Amino acid sequence: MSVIHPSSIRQGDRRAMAKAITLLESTHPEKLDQGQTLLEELLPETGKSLRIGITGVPGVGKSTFIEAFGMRLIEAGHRVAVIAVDPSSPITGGSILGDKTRMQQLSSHPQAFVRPSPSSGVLGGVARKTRETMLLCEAAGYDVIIVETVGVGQSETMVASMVDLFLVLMLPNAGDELQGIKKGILELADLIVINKADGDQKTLAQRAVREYRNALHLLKPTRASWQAKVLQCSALEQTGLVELWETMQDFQEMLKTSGEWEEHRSHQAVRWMWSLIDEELRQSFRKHSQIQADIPRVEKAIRQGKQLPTRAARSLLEVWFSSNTQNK
Ligand SMILES: Nc1nc2c(ncn2[C@@H]2O[C@H](COP(=O)(O)OP(=O)(O)OP(=O)(O)O)[C@@H](O)[C@H]2O)c(=O)[nH]1
Ligand SMILES: [Mg+2]
Repeated sequence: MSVIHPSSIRQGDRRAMAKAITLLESTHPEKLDQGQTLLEELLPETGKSLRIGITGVPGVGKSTFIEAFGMRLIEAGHRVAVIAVDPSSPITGGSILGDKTRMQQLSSHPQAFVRPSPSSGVLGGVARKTRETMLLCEAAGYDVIIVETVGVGQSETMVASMVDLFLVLMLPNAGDELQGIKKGILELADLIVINKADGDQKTLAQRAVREYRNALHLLKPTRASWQAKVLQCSALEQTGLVELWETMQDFQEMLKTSGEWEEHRSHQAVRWMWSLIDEELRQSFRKHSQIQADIPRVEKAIRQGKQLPTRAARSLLEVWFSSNTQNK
């Protein structure tokens, strides 16, 4: 039995949710275990939301967009959870403080739950906590989960690996190198949305839509039953948001009909398990006392060209394998 009663999460009790997230983020093995037990009990209630990943360069309007879009969804009867992921911010809430002022209505709305990035800087750790927070939000009845990330390092790939739909917000000045239009990002995108399509940037935005559409033709589709789409909106003037939501619903329907939805989710779950195993094994390997003692010497020998990496890896792994056989 967990310390936090599962029913308090099911009822969406915010204090219980905050406490549960603290457990999931804890480095204390016993607390972590309590968090896992709680999650296990809640598992039947998870998985029913639409999980949306959102990325875009700083200043593209992510916070403004999520505030406007989230409020629209709430008006339409949904409950919205926003989880921020920023592996570059070392402390909890660094950027979300600014964000809370940008997402003022949403963060204080009873039908919304806004959660800053977990504090642990390790990408693998952040991924686990984000995923588990997402499950908790689902059990609490949030039916749209938005996972927001800044375009830093591997965080986009990580977020894409845990959501159903990946949205990339772009500025109207298409082709601008500053947007970091890495091919990789376009390959992850199910939807590209040109924000700030307002005022004198309207024409620019329309041109950007055309250019991105052309660029996407050159890429292979993200899914068998979905070709990435390009839309425009203004988070500030709140235009284009209804069309966007309709497109998201089309996406959901098409993937559900084709069976790709379930397939994608189960694939993600299996990959998640393997990434946890990989991470644990690596940590355990590095903590092994003899290996730890050997590493500096081995690395030095490799750097000096005195040992082949292949052979060095083999010798360290042999230490590991033989101590594991002894433990059996
Ligand atoms: N004209 C116009 N300005 C916008 C729009 N959306 C956001 N902005 C402005 O763009 C600036 C940046 O918006 P944010 O929402 O803070 O952008 P962000 O992507 O969250 O930025 P970071 O949190 O720094 O990554 C603010 O001054 C917003 O008012 C829009 O649709 N049109
Ligand atoms: Mg922001």
